[in-house]
Parts: sequence; structure tokens; C-alpha cells
Amino acid sequence: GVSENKVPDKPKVIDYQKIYNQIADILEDNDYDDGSYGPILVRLAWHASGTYDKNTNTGGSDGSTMRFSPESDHGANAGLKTARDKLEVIKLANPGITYADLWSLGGVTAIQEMGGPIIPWIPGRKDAEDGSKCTVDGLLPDASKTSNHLREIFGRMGFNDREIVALAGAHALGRCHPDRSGYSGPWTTSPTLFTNDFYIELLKKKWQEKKWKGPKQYVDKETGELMMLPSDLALIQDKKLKPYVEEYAKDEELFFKDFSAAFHKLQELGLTRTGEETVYRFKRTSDEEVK
Ligand code: DDH
Repeated sequence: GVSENKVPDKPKVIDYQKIYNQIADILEDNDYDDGSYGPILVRLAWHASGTYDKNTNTGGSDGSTMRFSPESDHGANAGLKTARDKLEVIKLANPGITYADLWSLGGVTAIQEMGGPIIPWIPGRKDAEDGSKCTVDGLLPDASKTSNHLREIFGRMGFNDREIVALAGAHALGRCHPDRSGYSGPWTTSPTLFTNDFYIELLKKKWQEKKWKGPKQYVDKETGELMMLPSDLALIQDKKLKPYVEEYAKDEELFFKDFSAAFHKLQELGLTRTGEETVYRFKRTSDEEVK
């Protein structure tokens, strides 16, 4: 019979808000880049999940397969070792969280802490044991291409036109690094703040081809300091995508709402859920009352 004295294993309760706060705490370390690891953490969460293929149900943020070669060496992931290494101290302090959950939570934390919307988040991703489930190269969008390519790539993940444009607003953050992607420069004047500025700049500035030896990209005619990728300009060259750019440029609240839903969906790609999971909505550290 069942022993009545048997004490069941204590369920491991992970305090995700505590881990959120710890990640928030390291974002501005070392005077990195424009002063924050936030943008590169967002990019890690996106590249870990944007490999999803709805037709084969492969890829996605489960497995954290980017820890292994060949996925770690894919051209699109150049530079993301910086983000993975930065999160290692959080993993050491919280061995109970998987890398896959940690990378995803890192993106959510960075977005919220840089002033973006609350992103509902669900844990439960597992870590693959080795590189056998690594995704193939070429699943992430190619910056030299335009709207047909975007629809193909994002359609494979299960996103529609509106979601393509909403997700692209993440380019309010961060910059291109010549030694990583070959491209150069930031999209906005506040690359560590999550805003709808990407759409505003895209519509407002005059974009001209940059004269240089590097890959084809655009610079703003007025200051020469901001940039757009060919895949960014595609959003206003395509007459079905442009109306969404216009909507989000006018209405930051709408952008925040749509971005939150789309980024949540991105982080859920490839995961099997029962619907019973706890959905976390983390408090920003700036929202905490002074104790
Ligand atoms: Fe992106 N992105 N991205 N991007 N991305 C780059 C940087 C950042 C494309 C290409 C590039 C999304 C969509 C696209 C972020 C988030 C998101 C760089 C520069 C290239 C190139 C990398 C470097 O040199 O360091 C293309 C193409 C697309 C597309 O066609 C749609 C999406 C959907 C997101 C998202 O997060 C939802 C962020 C953040 C950065 C800044 C990283 C940094 O280090 O700074």
C-alpha cells in the first residue's frame, strides 16, 4: 500500500518576479553599448523563438538550442553570445530556471524596464541536452529583402501583416553593429527606450541610400545619424503594411497593446500548453513602492 508517512517532494516554486528584478538590476552594467544590455536581451529572446515553423512544429523558444553549434554560429546570431553570457550570472544565482525560460524572461524584462508594455509571460520551457535539435540556418528574416520575404518568414511563424509591423517596432531599440550584421547605426535617437519612435522616424525622415562599402542600407538625409534596413523601409513601400505603420506612429498606446500581444505570442511559439498555466505579469522595478 501507499506509505502514509511518505513526504512528497516539495514542488519547486520559482520566484520569477525576483529573477525579473535581478535581470533588471544588471541591464545597465559596464556602460555597455548605449548604456544598456536591454536591446541585445530583446534580440536574444526574439532569435531564440523566431525559428519556429508552424508546418513542422519545429524551432521556437523551447530547448534553448542556440547554446549549441551550429545554431550559436548562425550568421543571424552573431553577437548574441554577449547576451547569453550576461544572463549566466542570473542562471548561477537561480539554477532552477531553464536557459530557455531565462532568455525569454530576459527579453520581457528588458522591454518592460526600458519603458515598454507589460508582456504576459508563462514559464515551462525546457533545455535540450545537446545540439541535435538545433534549427537550420536561414529561418530568421534577411535584412536585405522586402515584404514578400517578410510575409514568407513571419507567415511560417504564424504572424499576419499587422503583427509583422507591430513586432518591427522593436527596432526603436538598439543598433546595428558592423562587426555583427555588417549594418551600422541606431534606428532612433533613444535606443534604450521602448517607444513608437521607429514608426515616427520611418514616416517622417527622408531616407537615402548610405554611400559606403557595406551592405545596402539607408541613412536619414537630415542628420545622417539614424538608419533603416531595406526590410524596414519595406514596411512603407508595401501598400498593405504602410497603414499599420501610420496607425502605430499616431497611437503609441495601440502599438504597446499590439506589440505586447505579438511578443507574447512569439515567446509561446512551439510550446504545448494546457491553458491551466499561471500567466505572470511582472511589476516594473520603477513601479515598486518605496519601502
Ligand atoms: Fe531586428 N535586427 N530584425 N528585430 N533587432 C537587428 C537588431 C535588433 C532584423 C534585422 C536586424 C526584429 C525584426 C528584424 C531587434 C529586435 C527585433 C540587426 C542588427 C539586424 C540586421 C544586429 C547587429 O548588428 O547587432 C530584420 C531583417 C527583421 C525583420 O525583417 C523583421 C524583431 C521582430 C525584433 C523583436 O524583438 C520583436 C533588436 C532589439 C535589435 C538591437 C540589438 C542590439 O544589439 O542593439
